[in-house]
Amino acid sequence: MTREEWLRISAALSLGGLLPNNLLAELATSSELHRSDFGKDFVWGTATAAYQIEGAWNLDGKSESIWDHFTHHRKAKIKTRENGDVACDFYHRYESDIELMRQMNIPAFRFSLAWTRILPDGTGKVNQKGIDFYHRVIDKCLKENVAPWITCYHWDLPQILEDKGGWANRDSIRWFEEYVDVIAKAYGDKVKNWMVFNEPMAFVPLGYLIGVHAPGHINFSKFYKAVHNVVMCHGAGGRIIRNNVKGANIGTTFSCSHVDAKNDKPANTRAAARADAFINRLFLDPVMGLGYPKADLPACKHIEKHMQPGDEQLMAFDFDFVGLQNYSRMVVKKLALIPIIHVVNVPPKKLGHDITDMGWEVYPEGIYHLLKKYNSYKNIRKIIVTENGAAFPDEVVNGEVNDVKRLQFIKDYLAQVLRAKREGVKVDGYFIWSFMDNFEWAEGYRPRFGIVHTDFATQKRTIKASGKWFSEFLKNQ
Ligand code: GCO
Repeated sequence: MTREEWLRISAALSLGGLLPNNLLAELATSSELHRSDFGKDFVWGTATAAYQIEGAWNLDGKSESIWDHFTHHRKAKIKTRENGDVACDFYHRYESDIELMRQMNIPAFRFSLAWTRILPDGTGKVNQKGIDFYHRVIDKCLKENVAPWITCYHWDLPQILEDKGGWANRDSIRWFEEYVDVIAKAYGDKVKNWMVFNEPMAFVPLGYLIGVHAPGHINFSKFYKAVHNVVMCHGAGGRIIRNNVKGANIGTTFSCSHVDAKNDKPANTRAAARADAFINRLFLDPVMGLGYPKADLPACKHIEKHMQPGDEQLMAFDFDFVGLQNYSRMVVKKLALIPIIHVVNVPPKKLGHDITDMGWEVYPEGIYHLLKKYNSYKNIRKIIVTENGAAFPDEVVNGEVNDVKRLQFIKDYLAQVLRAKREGVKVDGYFIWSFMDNFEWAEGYRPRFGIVHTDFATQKRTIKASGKWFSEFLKNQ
């Protein structure tokens, strides 16, 4: 039996904890995947987000964000009743965290900026201490040779703007322009890689339609308005960065899942097309200049009602790259009573594959199909996988975390990325979600996505076996 086979079998039997770290490290070097297979311009990194790691929620002039408000005032919405007040305390530990990235040979760090540190009133007066914090983070990255990749918005709207209607208020386009203008001017000399949004298909429906994320609304009208305003902000944000940052590499990120119909009954095939239009195309298509996908998703008419003359052109932007974020797949069938999409998911545990701690199906081939799909958009110039990863229960045993399942997950997904690349798909980067375990939104701290373990009581970081593998992989060019 080869070591590779042994690893697969022990992972399947959940024997991960028994595998010694030295074997895992050896496996990394004997694995079929090599960094050089992806080409020398391929970008490698890990991703995080401000609210999930920073803590220091009310320090140095920072105001309350919708996530501060949500976790403090609607505690029952968070499964563990926890919040991001401290999180990974990155605000105070960014230096050692970025040093750790360098020690792990990780060339790029994707992180987001907290709007509430920069413009505590949402608009207007700039908070110099907030500006300075991100200068320190960026300078540290540059010093350690870790390229900073900035996400402008990863879900933490200033609460003061939510009180004025948040993303459902068309003024949000103006607010967002002001914010992006400030950060592009502040950091544009030092940072060339920018992403306008993180996953609109997550924060808009989860926050305005289903109410499970901040700001917690269950409101169709707010949802439709918010979709259109956020679509408009993609173009607005992209143009502001283009005008302010010389030589910028501008992208934005979209969550996506490969969608399969439960069977080939025509009603289910149409259901899969609707789910695909909703989950994968509602934001991507208009931003790529194709308008809302109303042929497959009739509910788009409720969004189009909010379009004003000239919006059609303004929604689109010529991004240098599109960030593809994938974790799992969806298998669906028709269910008329579900609003908007008239579709229901087959429960992932019925699909016969391994399931992560989030209850998501492990389905590496899905990322291959999505890469092919994105590649078929003629306006997508380049694709970067800006998030991929998995939560599994981890344990520190004798100072080590043998996260065999995560390691296998990453290798299997990467193999599919390589398969797509070899078939000519213009994919040019891969970021693991996440650098370290952090605050997983409504799930609290329980699901661990990091390749570095965070002990939230002591803030001790421990590189997991997956992290050791990644750093070996990155070293061997
Ligand atoms: C998202 C976000 C991350 C999550 C990650 C795991 O996709 O939801 O970008 O903030 O933590 O995806 O769920």
